[in-house]
Amino acid sequence: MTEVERYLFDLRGYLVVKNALTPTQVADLSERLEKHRTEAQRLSGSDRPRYPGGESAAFSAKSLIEWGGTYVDLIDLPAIAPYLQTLIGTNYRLDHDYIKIDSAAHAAKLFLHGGGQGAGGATDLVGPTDGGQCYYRYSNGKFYNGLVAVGFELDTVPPGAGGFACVPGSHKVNFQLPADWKISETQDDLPECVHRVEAEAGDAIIFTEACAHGTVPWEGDGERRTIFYKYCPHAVAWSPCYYNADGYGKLSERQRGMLMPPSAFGYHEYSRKAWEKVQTDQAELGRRHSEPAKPG
Ligand SMILES: O=C(O)CCC(=O)C(=O)O
Repeated sequence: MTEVERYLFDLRGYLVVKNALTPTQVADLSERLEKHRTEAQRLSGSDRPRYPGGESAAFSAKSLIEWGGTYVDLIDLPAIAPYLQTLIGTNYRLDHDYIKIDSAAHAAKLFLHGGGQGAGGATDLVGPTDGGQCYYRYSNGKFYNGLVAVGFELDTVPPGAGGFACVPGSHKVNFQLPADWKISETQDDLPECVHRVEAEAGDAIIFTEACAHGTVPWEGDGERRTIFYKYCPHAVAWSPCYYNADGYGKLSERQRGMLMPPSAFGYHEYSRKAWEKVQTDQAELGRRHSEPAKPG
């Protein structure tokens, strides 16, 4: 991360990494998405745990990583890893992923959420449980972030169409977002402090969840398809479910480490053993449940 990028992230709470994905990677992500896409899957990923097949792996969520190819590579993308390392520190983990598709048929209103130091307030998405996990700070020469989101754009968003927006600087604010600024039904209602962020296909928007942010109501012709991978320090957890690194084919040791469930020790031999035991116990429980009941 350059000095200018560090300055801008500290100032605004987000950065745009131009061409984080190659055209080939965008095409692969897009092709796999279209192959798996159904109306019911407009929002897929581990952010929204569902167990349609009664999966037996302990605490494991469905994930975009199951789609393979570049979805696996996104876990630890060389173009993004140095940013995550600077913003979170060593041993960070992937907490959850999801995909979002904005179109005329799915033009949600802007719902600003997040906010450092509890600035999201009691009515924020994580307000009632905010024990400080939605944090941002810079001290002793280091960034500290409770959750860093990476949004990979598969489509160029023309000016005025919609896309990512935030209140720059709100990751450091000490007052709650005025309640009537939280929701904007249309683009005409956007509060003046909301900043729209432009991005083209292949760009990544990196933002701290501590910055009040959301999606501008879609008013464009086509679609905006955005893939989110969200990372946090190893001791923090946001999703109620974890990844099971055994479920996605061959992964690098670094990728496996990033998919480990949370613990203060990071990807450590002890935590790995504990997780393997949970998986084994869960599989045994599943086996016993599937046995026919014994008479009497
Ligand atoms: O549409 C966007 O880029 C923002 C998505 C968002 O608000 C979130 O992932 O928390």
